[in-house]
Amino acid sequence: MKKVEVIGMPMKYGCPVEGADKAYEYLKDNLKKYFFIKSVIDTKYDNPVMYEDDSNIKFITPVMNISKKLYKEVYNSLETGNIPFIVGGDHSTCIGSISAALDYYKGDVTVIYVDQHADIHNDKTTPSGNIHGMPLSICIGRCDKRFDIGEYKLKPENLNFIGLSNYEKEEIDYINDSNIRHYKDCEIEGNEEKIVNEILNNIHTKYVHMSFDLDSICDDDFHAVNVSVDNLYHNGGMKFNTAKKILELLLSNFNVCSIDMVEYNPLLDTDFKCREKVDKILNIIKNSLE
Ligand SMILES: [Mn+2]
Repeated sequence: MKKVEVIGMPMKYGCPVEGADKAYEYLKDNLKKYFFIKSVIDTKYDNPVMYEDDSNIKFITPVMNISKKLYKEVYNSLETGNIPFIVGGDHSTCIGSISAALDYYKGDVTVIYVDQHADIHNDKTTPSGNIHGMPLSICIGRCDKRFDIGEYKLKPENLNFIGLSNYEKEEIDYINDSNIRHYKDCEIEGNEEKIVNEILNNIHTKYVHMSFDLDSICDDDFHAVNVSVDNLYHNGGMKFNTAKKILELLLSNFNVCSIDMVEYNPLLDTDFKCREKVDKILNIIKNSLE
């Protein structure tokens, strides 16, 4: 039986908001209740430079160097026959984890990306220059060579979005042009089984990496995230119960080889209500995979 093991990734260079790098530390006791802790990536960086050239990309060297450290840890965990569970950090965390899974399984990996954001800008289209909005393009290989990591690239046909509500035109155009399967946040409730079956029926790979951004849950149910989505029309995101249901179905129906959980910001969780909900998610991961 495979064992889930935690790799802490206190990553902050992909997003300008203070807090997500402290998630592992705040969740440590909860994580230890359920899982073996393999390691924590050393993300300290002396004199990080924000802009290294005339582009708007921020902290590229720290992000890519730290991602390569995580890549090695995730690869090692897969080699030892375990399921690495990476606790971020901002969503640039998944650059290292997805690349490692792709290389270890020689490209035979589907990514299920549960997030309100598309995170699929490339180095030319990013309006903010924050790399946590670009990790999928880096894994697909649609950024320039400064972002090279790993050998195998993610094929767009092996990417699925669940919970999308917030993206720029360049992102949704790429998703539509590449026929990337995506389900919007408002489409999930009541359709959880149908969605999971549709993805199952269209899967081309043996293994699945699941990347779970806590901002896929609506603000009313989970507000302690780096970048919450609140637009003019609706309070975006799934209800907590919907998120739990979809996670349970994903984890028990797919051959999950690795997982990330990212963007929890404990500095905004002043009453610890969100931490209690994370604990429930950890319980689901434990019960579904072990
Ligand atoms: Mn997000």
